[in-house]
Amino acid sequence: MAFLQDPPRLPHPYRSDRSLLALLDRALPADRRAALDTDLDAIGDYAQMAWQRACTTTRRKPVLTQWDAWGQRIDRIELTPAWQEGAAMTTRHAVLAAGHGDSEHARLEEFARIYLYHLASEFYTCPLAMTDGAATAIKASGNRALIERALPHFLSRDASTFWLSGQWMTENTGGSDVGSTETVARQDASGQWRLYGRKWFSSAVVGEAALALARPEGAGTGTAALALFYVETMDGERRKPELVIDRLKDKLGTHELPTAEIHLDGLPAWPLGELAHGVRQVAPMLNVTRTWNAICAIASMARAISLARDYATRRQAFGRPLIEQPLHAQTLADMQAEFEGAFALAFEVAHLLGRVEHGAAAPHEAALLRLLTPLAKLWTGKLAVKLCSEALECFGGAGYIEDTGLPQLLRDAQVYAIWEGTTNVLSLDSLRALAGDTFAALRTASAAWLDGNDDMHAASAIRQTLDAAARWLDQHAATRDMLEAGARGLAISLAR
Ligand code: MFK
Ligand code: FAD
Repeated sequence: MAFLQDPPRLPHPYRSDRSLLALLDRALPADRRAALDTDLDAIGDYAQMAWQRACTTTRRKPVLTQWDAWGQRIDRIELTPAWQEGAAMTTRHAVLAAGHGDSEHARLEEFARIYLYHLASEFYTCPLAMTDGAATAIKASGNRALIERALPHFLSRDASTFWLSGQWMTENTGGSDVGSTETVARQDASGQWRLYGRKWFSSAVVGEAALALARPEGAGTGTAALALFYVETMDGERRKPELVIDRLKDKLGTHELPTAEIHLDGLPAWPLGELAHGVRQVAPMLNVTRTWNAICAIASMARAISLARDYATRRQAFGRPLIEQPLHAQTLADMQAEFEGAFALAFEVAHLLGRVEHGAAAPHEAALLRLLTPLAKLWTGKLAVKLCSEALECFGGAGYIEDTGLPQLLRDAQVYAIWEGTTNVLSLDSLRALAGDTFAALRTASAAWLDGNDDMHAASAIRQTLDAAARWLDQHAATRDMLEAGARGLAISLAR
């Protein structure tokens, strides 16, 4: 028999992840740590099964059928198996409910689940992120009627009552420049608000609800005149006729995720709060979904490195396993080091979010969270592409072959930098987060931590970066164009 190469095997994503185990052991009280173990173990088992399944079955995409045989408009979407299992997995393991629990650790416990579930979910985590974001924004709005209406569904632990929410922001006019939104909100004779317009990317089109930006009729132009609305998409088993799915997008990656172009033709809608400042009202959602993005980006890196490391023990070249070739081992070690930095940053944001939400954070930590959220999103988004590309090269030609399951890692990784705000948009957002004297306050707050740091070399490097950033911000404070032109460089050096 001719030589046959052993394929890579996926080690248990939870039990073999030293970074995650060490973080949870360090950050959680013993009783909470123990309670979390069963869910994480089960999600890890599911992830291992899903990888096997993906390697042994033909990959499918969702299919949209717009009309039935008798000419009726139906807009039915058939989903892939992982998507059909999504509601049961989410509710059984309390993925969203955990994040809204009554503890400063709730978000960390939620994001540990998401980190393990993401790849197996085939981007079912995308609408989950938006559902989590919608729950957070509705809570922040203080709108009692909507809190009572939507949150029991969004945070349900029962698949039969669980609802997904979309986030309808992007239009043809712009996804970054949301202030150019063309969708209009009009009140009918009964006083009911209804939305009219076109949303250009809708990734949770199979969901039961959404938060949508629209311009109330007669309101002015620009961002401040937009309002934020809650909509429901279903009438019992049928999609509401005022929501029309025009088509599913043909995408580079995230193939299992049905991303649609839609029309709203009078869809009933309810404002979350005042009929203006909709972007301000949707910001809690954006900051949560950006945290999801960072965690899912590091999940992609972890998967790519884990498979590459395993393969290096199975593949021989020049008389020994790749792992014993010093340069290949060094390549894997460099990838691991970059991953661990990104892992620490993303989970710091997750933990900080929980502490801030539960009033357990130090005074400066809310400002730190506001800054680290865009930094973590933009940094991990870029790094995921770099590390997934490097990991594919670790398999040689096999990394380029579709039915190894490996190319998908790279294709999917490209999305992290684009949606939820591109790298440039988030660099500009980090300037927003640093406005006024926030940066000076954060530097002062970090001084004690840096003084007490055992790693003198790291502390000194961080101090130099902060000093350089402060000088740069001072120099360019008065010249907005210069400030914006350098915003990406500043954001990346701060993230590093
Ligand atoms: C599997 C992984 C999970 C991830 C799932 C992802 C699913 C993908 C779905 C999507 O992609 S949904 C669409 C996401 N779209 C975006 O992220 C929009 C990107 N564009 C921006 O973020 C722009 O920066 C923004 C629209 C906010 C800029 O518009 P403007 O017109 O320059 O806004 P402006 O006037 O600066 O801000 C309006 C208000 O919002 C201000 O507050 P005030 O009204 O009090 O002055 C801002 O301070 C506030 N704001 C903006 N961004 C904020 C924020 N507040 C807190 N946090 C933020 N991040
Ligand atoms: P543009 O805003 O036109 O940006 C083009 C380029 O210009 C980018 O490189 C950007 O960085 C740069 N740019 C823009 N403004 C500036 C500036 N001021 N300074 C410097 N550079 C700038 N949206 C939703 O609302 N809901 C969804 O469910 C959803 N799902 C998506 C699913 C997928 C798979 C994808 C790919 C996108 C999805 N989006 C969704 C849309 C996504 O949020 C937008 O594509 C994204 O925000 C970018 O907007 P845009 O495509 O209009 O690009």
